[in-house]
Amino acid sequence: RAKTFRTWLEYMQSTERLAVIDKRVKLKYEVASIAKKLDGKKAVYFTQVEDYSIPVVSGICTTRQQFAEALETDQSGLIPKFIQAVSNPLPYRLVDKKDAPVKENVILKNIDLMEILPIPIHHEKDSGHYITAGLLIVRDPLTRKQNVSIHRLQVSSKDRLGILILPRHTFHLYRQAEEAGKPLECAIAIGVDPITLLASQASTPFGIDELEIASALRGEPLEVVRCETVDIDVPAHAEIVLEGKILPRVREPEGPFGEFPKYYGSRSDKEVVQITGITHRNHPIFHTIVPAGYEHLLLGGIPREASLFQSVKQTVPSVKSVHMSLGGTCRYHAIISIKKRNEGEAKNAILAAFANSFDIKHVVVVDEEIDIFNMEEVEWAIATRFQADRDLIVIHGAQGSKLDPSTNNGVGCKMGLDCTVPLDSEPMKYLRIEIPGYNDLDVDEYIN
Ligand code: FMN
Repeated sequence: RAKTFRTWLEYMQSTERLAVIDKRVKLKYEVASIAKKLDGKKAVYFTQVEDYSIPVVSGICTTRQQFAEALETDQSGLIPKFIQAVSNPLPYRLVDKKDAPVKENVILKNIDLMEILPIPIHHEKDSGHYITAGLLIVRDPLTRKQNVSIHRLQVSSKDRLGILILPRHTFHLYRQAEEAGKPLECAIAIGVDPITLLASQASTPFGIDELEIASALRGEPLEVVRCETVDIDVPAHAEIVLEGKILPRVREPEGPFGEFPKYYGSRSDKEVVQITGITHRNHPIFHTIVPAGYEHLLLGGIPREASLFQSVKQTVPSVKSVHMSLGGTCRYHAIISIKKRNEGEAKNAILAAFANSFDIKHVVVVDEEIDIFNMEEVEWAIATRFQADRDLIVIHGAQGSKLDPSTNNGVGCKMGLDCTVPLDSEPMKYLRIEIPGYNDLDVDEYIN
């Protein structure tokens, strides 16, 4: 069902979770508005976007349940399955160009991005049209391993994109190329299946190719094909691929842009991608992710949970589950449940969470019987099991997210809340009230 972008859309349609909009819509704000109204409910397929012949899709997965279905598991299986794939990457398979749908159309001359592609403007103060669902694929020239990630891409001219590259793996490869005075070749794959999209967000050690994680998640090698103008392999079933290079020693204005914390990322001089070619399927479909929508948040959140779980488990083996909550932008708030066996373990879990990612700002640790995906339960634990003078950890002046406006350019404070019950507490004190028979009672049998 989730093997390609199209099979996934068909599956969403067959399960009545695809809204098809035939009414003509505008690229500026209208696509984003409608997609946002349906966020968490339905994926949306716009057949008529201005005068473009290419339809636009947004929100291919906007709930945990939908991501679980894409991975052919249930919600409780999502994180174990992702961890398994990250630990056991599977090589992908290079196919002939004739067997790759993305090669059905090849454009190498007179490239004009806005003429060809319906690229929306999402938020009020955005600097322009942005590609938000492109997998940026680059290659390490030393190992020939590829690296895959998603970056916001501003249409700066007919064939140039402004790009935000935060200091992670792509940044490292770019700076290495730039120091040698060379461009970094890249490809941008738009309209890929939800598994590959999720795999692109894996937090891995440098050198792991996310397309191999995608293959592991699929249980079979992902089919890839070599680009026309760059030495990069891209998913053969992608709807659209832009080929290009990130230019050395070139910076041009990019931003502002509405980002995942629901604030704007600022305008500044940033790296530039020069587009050298476009290939696409017949009748391609353009995918856009509305920033700060559930699709964006969960794409970051689920792989982060997998990585966080592993980090906490090293320190506290009895960790039960972890949750990067939507209200915390799936990046800043971590809720962790543990089966506490030794006093102090909850605080160690807090420290392990901070060590896992600089984005994590607030950590709440609760006992295993609290449902950490139910925020009312979590709040109840904070309300009734936590005393700030005894159970609070505060760390001043640590590195946090630069996109959190309450930090000082990313430097901020971390807070951990230990909401676990003391091991030696008297049994009745924290006994949750219960009505015998409640769980098995079917209330419909009593209502006329
Ligand atoms: N990371 C960036 O550095 N810049 C971006 O503009 C950016 N935009 C993103 C947009 C979406 C919709 C998503 C889901 C993620 C975005 N990210 C962005 C996060 C990276 O894609 C992600 O952290 C990735 O794992 C980084 O991979 P790397 O460490 O292999 O380079």
